[in-house]
Amino acid sequence: MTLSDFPRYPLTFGPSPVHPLPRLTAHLGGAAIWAKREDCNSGLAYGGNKTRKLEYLVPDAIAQGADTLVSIGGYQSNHTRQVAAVAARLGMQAVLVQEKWVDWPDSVNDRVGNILLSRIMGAEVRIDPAGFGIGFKDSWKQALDDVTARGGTPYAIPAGASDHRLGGLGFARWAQEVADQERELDVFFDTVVVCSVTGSTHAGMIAGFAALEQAGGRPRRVIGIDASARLDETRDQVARIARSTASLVGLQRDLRDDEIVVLPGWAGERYGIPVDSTLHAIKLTGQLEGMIIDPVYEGKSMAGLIDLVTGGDIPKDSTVLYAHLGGQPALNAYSSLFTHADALPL
Ligand code: 5PA
Repeated sequence: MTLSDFPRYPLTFGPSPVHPLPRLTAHLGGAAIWAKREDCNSGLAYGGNKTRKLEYLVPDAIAQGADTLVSIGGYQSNHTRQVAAVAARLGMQAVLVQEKWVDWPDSVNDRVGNILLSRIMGAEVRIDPAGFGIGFKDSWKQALDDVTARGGTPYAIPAGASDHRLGGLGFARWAQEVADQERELDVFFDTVVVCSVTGSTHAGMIAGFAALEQAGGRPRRVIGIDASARLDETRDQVARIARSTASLVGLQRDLRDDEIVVLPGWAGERYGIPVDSTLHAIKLTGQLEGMIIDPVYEGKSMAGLIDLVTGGDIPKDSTVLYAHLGGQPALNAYSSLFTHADALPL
């Protein structure tokens, strides 16, 4: 079996843009840094990494005769917002369990940003007081049962579309897309930096790049930056999904443990709570490149990239691809962090 054996329902514009970040590169004084932009990969509610994953779940949902997509996330989940958009696009319903994953004091946390967008798109939003956790939750099972009880046909999409047989395929395909873009741009990204929480973005990349290498491609490092603050759980999930996706895309060997790299150090103490390095990364990227990143995910992976480049763990002669996975709508729920202009000494 290979990736092309799996049906894909296009939800993205096509290949997402890849471009250099010259001012950030010069400022850090090390490796050349580029970005691949999943934050503008689709016209569906601002897109993001889940839109790509859902391209492979949608044909399965349609084949099963589903009429309602049921999923789960935090109040400011980007994933559930993308599920709401995809349901609208398909003419389906969406039921979204939105848990209190982050104890964040912003008074409009459950009203602005992602959750607002999901409501605009007609999703049934179920606020639930439960805390952060990427596993299967009773509230989600209840939502599935409720859809069945009212005569609907639910399709279950776990948190982040990750712990699902097809969850890693979208980013296995991303790896192929990178290789195509490298040929067009005459560049080779020896290092990829990606944020990891529910794991299938990173896992799909690992599987996809390993399959490319098997087909004769050059090896490269895929560095996951943990933003869950629950490293072991995330690393286990990445490893499990990477291995299952690798077998789906025809990798004929076991993935080695050293191919599954999830680094701690930038998540802070808790999921969803930015720390100094997150805020610095957000401001630096905004002020040098006009590229907006969020305080929950991308701000943390960019903080990791900054330290790995300036500290020399990623060597000076490297060319790094930063996977921008989206997530900006959540910034609206973090307005208290940005109440005045704060020009960095650049
Ligand atoms: C998310 C996830 P994975 O969950 O695939 O590891 O991706 C991490 C990630 N960047 C990185 C952004 C912008 C993300 O939204 N978000 C979740 C959500 O509910 O939105 C699944 C947690």
